[in-house]
Order: sequence, then C-alpha cells, then structure tokens
Amino acid sequence: MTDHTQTNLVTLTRHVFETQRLHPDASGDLSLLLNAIQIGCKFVEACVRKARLVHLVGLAGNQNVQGEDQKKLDVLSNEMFVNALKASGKVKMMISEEDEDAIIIQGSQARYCVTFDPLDGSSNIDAGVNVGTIFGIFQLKNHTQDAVAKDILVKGSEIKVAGYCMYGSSCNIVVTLGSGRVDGFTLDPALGEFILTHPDIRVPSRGKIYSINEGNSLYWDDATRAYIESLKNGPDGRKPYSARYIGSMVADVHRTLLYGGIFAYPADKKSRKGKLRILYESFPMAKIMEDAGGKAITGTKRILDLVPESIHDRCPVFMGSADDVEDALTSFKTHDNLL
Ligand code: P6P
Repeated sequence: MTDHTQTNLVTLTRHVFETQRLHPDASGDLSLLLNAIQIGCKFVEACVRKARLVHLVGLAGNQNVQGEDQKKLDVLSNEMFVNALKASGKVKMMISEEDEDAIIIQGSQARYCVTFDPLDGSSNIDAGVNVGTIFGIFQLKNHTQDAVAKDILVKGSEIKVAGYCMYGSSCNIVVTLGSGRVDGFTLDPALGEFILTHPDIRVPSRGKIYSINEGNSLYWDDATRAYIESLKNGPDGRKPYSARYIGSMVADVHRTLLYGGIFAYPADKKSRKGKLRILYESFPMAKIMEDAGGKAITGTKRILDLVPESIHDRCPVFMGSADDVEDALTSFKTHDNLL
C-alpha cells in the first residue's frame, strides 16, 4: 500500500521565507510580521470554532467606532492581533476597524503599518456563517520619528502585502506577498500550520455569479441598477447570472476569487461613499484580486489609485473577474452614477 503522507509540506512560514530569499536585501521583518499575523489567525480560529461552547458569542456591551454592537469575539480578536503585532517588534502603527484612533508604537524604529479588520462579518457569527480577518501591510516613508495617522493616507498601490483569513468549515489564509501572485493555505489543526493548498490562484476572466445586497436596490443609482439588471437578464445574449450573497466580505470575495463573477458594495443614496472601509477592506481585497488577474474599481476608478481622506474612510466596491468588471465600467459610462 503506497503511503501518500506528504513529507515535503509547504507551510505558509516556509513560503514566506522562500519568498524572502528571493530578495537578498530583505531584512526578514516582513517574515516576522506575517508570523505574528498567523498567530492571531490561529487564535481567532480557535475562538470562533469553540464560540458557542464557551458562550463567547453575543454582545460585549460595547460599540465600535462604526457604532456597531461589538461582539465578544470582535473584542478578543482585536486584542489578540494588536498584542501579537506589538510583540513582533516590526510594527510602527496599526489601523484597526475596532479602534477609532491609529495605534502608534511610541519610539518604534520599525517600518511597517498594518491595517486590519480583525473579525469582518462578525454580525454573522451567531448564525455560524463564515467570517474573516482582512489585513494589509504598508511600508511607511517616515520611519525615524513616531508615526502619525496621516502617514497611512497613501495611494492603495503602496500596499506591500495583502491577505485574509476565512474562518469556516476549514480555516484558510489567502495572501499576496507583493510578487504578483496569490496563494491559499489551509490550517491543519493537527500540525497547527497553514499548508499550501491553492498555489497561484487565478480568478477566471469571466464568471456566472453576481454578489450584491439587493435589499439596498431602492437606494441604488441608475448606473448600478442598469448593470445589475443586465446580469439578471443575461448580458450580451449569455445566460443570466446567478445571485450569491453571504453578507461577509471575506466569504463573498473568496468565492468570487475562486469561481469568478463580480462582488459589489456600491455607493447609494443611503451610503454616499459605500460601506466598505478603504484601508482594511477595499485596499487589501483589491490587491489580492488584481494580483490574481482580476480587477477592482469604485465604479469610476481603480480602487488602488485611491488615497483615503481618513483612516476609516469608505469607498464603493466592484471587484472580481476582469471581463465582468470591464463590462461594469462600460455600463457605468453610459449612466451618471454617484461616484
Ligand atoms: P450588508 C460586514 O459587516 C461587512 O462589513 C462586510 O463583511 C460585508 O460585505 C458587508 O458589511 C455586508 O453589509 O449591508 O450587506 O449587511
């Protein structure tokens, strides 16, 4: 009987070190930073997995900067990532969805700012729906003095590393280390390691799925409404697209990345800049989508060309298969839309 046990495992840690070795001038700081992020993801995975058993689910009695009720897991996840990143010694500033102000490490000579949403989609936790952590890593230009929040108000294309961890039936990290490729890793609980399972992910050039909250259609502008209608009626003589919407960005983007199609959270009359936050949702996901061969726009411009006005600034999002996003852009040019 042939033993199929894998003995040459590519773990995320090995993948990061092998990528680092491609850059002789690399300091190794990013590798240590990514190790801290891995620790945070493993902790959150363990908490999400046992949430119902230890009554972690349910409101923590606080509200975050977005005015949303914080769930216990939000609070725990945020604390874990902040502590792990601080302990790495490689972070100068952090921007978290759960903290109103930038978290600045006084006196740090580190070069990196990490933007993250520690538990995106957390309103779905009680229903056992997939939730996730989204992160981006930026190299700060000023790394001699203490950082200030405005140091991270830079163009999205400055992002160096982008990734997410999805907590569901399995725990998956999808990451681009800035070399133009996206790889997926699955946590092996027995080893406590993320193992390469989805090498060099490429998003299909066109899909058959559209993903948007149609409950907001009353507030959409004509451009969004016309484009979505075109998908429902069968664009250019093709079969109508199927609708899939989970309401957890990590889950909706992960499906779009693997299956193709388009995910959208547009600006509308209720949310004039859309809902998704630029620094720790739109930028990281746009970087991943582009490095996997897809596209990501606000409706009129490339998301990675944006410069946020504040650390919790928002933007409209249309991202996914290149041909689908191009079709959306063409459709929008024939209608006036909000942004
Ligand atoms: P809606 C979760 O709160 C989140 O920020 C994203 O994960 C998700 O894509 C979006 O909001 C869902 O928003 O308004 O459709 O429930």
